[in-house]
Amino acid sequence: METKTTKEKKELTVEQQINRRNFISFAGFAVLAGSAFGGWRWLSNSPEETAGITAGAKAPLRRALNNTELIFRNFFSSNHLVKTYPKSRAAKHVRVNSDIGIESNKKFDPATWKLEIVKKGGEILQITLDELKKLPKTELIYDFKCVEGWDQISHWAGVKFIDLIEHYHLGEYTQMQYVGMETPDKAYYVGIDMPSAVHPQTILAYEVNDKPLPLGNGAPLRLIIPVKYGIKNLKRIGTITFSNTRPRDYWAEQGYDYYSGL
Ligand SMILES: Nc1nc2c(c(=O)[nH]1)N[C@H]1C(S)=C(S)[C@@H](COP(=O)(O)O)O[C@H]1N2
Ligand SMILES: [Mo]
Repeated sequence: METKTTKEKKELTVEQQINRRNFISFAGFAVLAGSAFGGWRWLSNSPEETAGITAGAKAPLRRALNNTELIFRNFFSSNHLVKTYPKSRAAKHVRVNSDIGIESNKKFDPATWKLEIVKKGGEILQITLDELKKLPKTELIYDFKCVEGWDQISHWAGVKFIDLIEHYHLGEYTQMQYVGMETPDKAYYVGIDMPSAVHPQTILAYEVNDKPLPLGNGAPLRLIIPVKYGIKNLKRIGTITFSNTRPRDYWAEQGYDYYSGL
């Protein structure tokens, strides 16, 4: 058999050989194109992820994105501290970037505001700003980064999230996977994975540059979470919730990365 095939090969004219090679490479191309098309059809026919939390990616794509997130989360540890700076490096005028849920045309009275923490069974713990100010105050000067491409070294002060948890005996809630925060009018909202929420540099800030927060920067209380991009640093916290599923997140719904870690 073998010798016969070799003999046959020898007998092919140059033109036949070229045709044969063309045929082989075309067949190879057809197989590749076919499988690419099949893959594309498979992806576009596959179901979308559960609606609502992110921007409706196909389920297999979302699985891949979530795996990427897991790799980053495994790298992340609460022992890793974000770089801090001396006060002299902090911006004197902290920019006001975006105002969803805190628009200046909305009536809001910081004096009657209370932080609301939703506990198991729906019970709501209400905490006033004065009560928060009695807890240990933590200052933080770090480089705040926005996904839009700017960053600014800024000086914040407030209560560490983990200090609040401990003071109000909410430790059991740190066993849950996520923290959700929303503005009082529910127009802006974020979901934060628990390890980032309890990170020692995550604070609920009520001061910037040693003065009470201006309304534009999120008075009376805003989230400062240096391990995340600006989008997660919710201004004017109304309610805090805990859950094992991802809380709704304003920018994730628009297609931004849910984790948004740095
Ligand atoms: N309530 C609310 N919080 C928000 C936003 C917003 O539009 N509304 N924008 C976020 C974004 S994109 C950034 S970069 C920071 C900006 O904070 P700053 O205005 O204090 O600089 O706030 C975050 N928190
Ligand atoms: Mo931002």
